[in-house]
Parts: sequence; C-alpha cells; structure tokens
Amino acid sequence: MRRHLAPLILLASIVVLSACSNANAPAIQVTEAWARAPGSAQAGEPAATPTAESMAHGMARPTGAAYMRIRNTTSAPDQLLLAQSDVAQSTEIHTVEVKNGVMAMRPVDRIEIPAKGEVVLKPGGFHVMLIGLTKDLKPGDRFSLTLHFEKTGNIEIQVEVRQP
Ligand SMILES: [Cu+2]
Repeated sequence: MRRHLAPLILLASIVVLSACSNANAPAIQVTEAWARAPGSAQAGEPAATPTAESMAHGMARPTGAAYMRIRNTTSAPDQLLLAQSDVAQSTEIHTVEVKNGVMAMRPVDRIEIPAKGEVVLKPGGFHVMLIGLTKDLKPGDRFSLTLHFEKTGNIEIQVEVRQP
C-alpha cells in the first residue's frame, strides 16, 4: 500500500507547485485602455486639428493620444519600448513636463514598469502619441494597439475612444 502512495504524493505535489507558479497568468496586464477623441486636447497635449507646428513637422493629419494602466505581475521590471497601430502613421511614447510654467510634451525612450508594480498612462503624464491619424476616431470607436515590451514582447490591446 505504501509503495503505491509515494507516486501519488509526488503527483499531488507537482499539481500544487504548478498551480502556485501560475504559469498562465500574463506577465504584463493592460487595462482601462482609452484614447482621447480628437478635438479635446488639453494643455501640453496635441490639438486634433493640424497646428502650425504639426504642419512644420510634415504632420498634416491630426494626432491623438492613448492612455492605459499597465501592471507588471512578475518580480522583474519590464520596459515599454514601442507601440504600433493601424490608426496612426507612427507612434511615440511621450511624457508631459512643465518647463518655465508651460506644459510641454517630450518623447521618452521607454517607460519602466516596476516589478510587481504598475504605471498609469493618463492625461498630463505618460501617453502613447498617435501621430498622423489615418482614421477619424469618434467616441465609442475601438482600435487595436500593439505594445512592445523589452522582456514580455508584444501585447495587442483594444483601445476605446472616449470624449473625456
Ligand atoms: Cu504626446
């Protein structure tokens, strides 16, 4: 009887161990993804209609911004490096800074998502800049955005257009 019990206990331990390691939980979880509907820009963020500045940069099309909550469930930091979407000719990762009392956007190389931590991309802070919109984004519309993380790789998310 005892001889048959040992493999059974071993099997039970393996089942418990694999449940604990939670191999199927996504390393990076992205929730609350939304984009500002064009025509509702805030200070330091792009106006939806082409401005003299955007025209000067050859950006005849309006720009948009996407926001989200990014959670890292692993015990090592990860980096958001790039984003890509069909709704924009190109994208950049931006932050907003106050310089001489004026809010201005600045591109950043990466956003670090701390181990077991989260970063919220929100108006007035980090955002994914959608440069040269190829579609007319209206409140209620959804589009897909691919985020590229250094460790986790690509994650495709759905972004909902909102009128903030
Ligand atoms: Cu921006």
